[in-house]
Amino acid sequence: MEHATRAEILAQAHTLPETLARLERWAWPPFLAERDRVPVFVGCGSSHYLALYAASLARRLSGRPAVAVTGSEAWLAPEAWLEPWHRPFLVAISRSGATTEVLRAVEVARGLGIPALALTTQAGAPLSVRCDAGLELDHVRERSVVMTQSFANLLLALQYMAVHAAASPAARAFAAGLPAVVRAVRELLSRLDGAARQVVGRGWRRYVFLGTGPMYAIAREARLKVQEMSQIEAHAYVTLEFRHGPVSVVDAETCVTIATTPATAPHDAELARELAGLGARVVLAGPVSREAPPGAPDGVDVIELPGGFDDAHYAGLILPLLQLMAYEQTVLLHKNPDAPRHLTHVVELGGGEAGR
Ligand code: F1P
Repeated sequence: MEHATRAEILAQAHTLPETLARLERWAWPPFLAERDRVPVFVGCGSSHYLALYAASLARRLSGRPAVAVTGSEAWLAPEAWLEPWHRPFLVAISRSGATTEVLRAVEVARGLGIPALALTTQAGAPLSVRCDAGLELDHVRERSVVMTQSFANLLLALQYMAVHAAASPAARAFAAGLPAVVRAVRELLSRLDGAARQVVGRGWRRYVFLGTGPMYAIAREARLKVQEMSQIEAHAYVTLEFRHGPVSVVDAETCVTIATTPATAPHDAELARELAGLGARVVLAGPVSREAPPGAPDGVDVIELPGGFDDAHYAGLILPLLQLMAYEQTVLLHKNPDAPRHLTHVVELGGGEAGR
């Protein structure tokens, strides 16, 4: 039986081009491009990792501040997370458009005169109704409880938003590469599907995902996918932070995946060699550096992604591999990824949107 989760991971190859078309037609709200404003990206769960990615990318492309926060912190501590920034605006990210903490965060922001932009996959969602503007990717239908293709499509939308807010030469160059990323995902999917099965193999007792800059948010999303679907122990760290303590968990039952990009490739390869020496299964996933010595570092597997992209583009290219690894580990344990333990499609708190 093919699970909805697997089908929807694979479906991103077909929904991403439609998202691209919608983004190219979308009428951006004026506040998104006001250069003296600070974007505050808000989300929960996987959508918080989207927020982290978007803020990291926005800072890099604009050279200006951008912030990521969970829905609950924006709602409960606006004095720390909304008020300190100069002329902030909210980008409220929610697949369902119904997550209570995000709705409450928007209400608090609106009460402070802070405009909000909704990004969701549900047409007419409560979030869309409450925001000043919104983008509804309602062609992305997801029955799976955990976020998969919705994450990929919301990521693409946030990449475009970061580009539009930055309006810099770096942003325009980054945007120019996005159609090629969408094409590459479709071309890579089958190979990444096989690679995921090969990495997971007979299964692991522990997964570690490492990434730097925008890729750290993707490492955290990969960790969440493994936790949500399989309940296997999983960790995520900024790549070079791993030596500062967490490396003590490494053993022969540990699978470490490093999301490598051109900016950090030599450092990632050096760490990969060290971890292989500690007995871990180590995978370097990313473009192969032209400066690197031929062949993979000893004891390290390389899952090669196409070269010539911006570092932050690799988020969309590596995502299907990470999602499929979590899926393969889950079905290996004869668990149902479509019905993850204790999880629901949306988290809605008691007391409705009024909150507090
Ligand atoms: C996000 C979320 C997911 C989680 C579960 C519950 O909701 O927290 O990250 O995997 O599905 O919902 P949303 O605000 O993006 O709809």
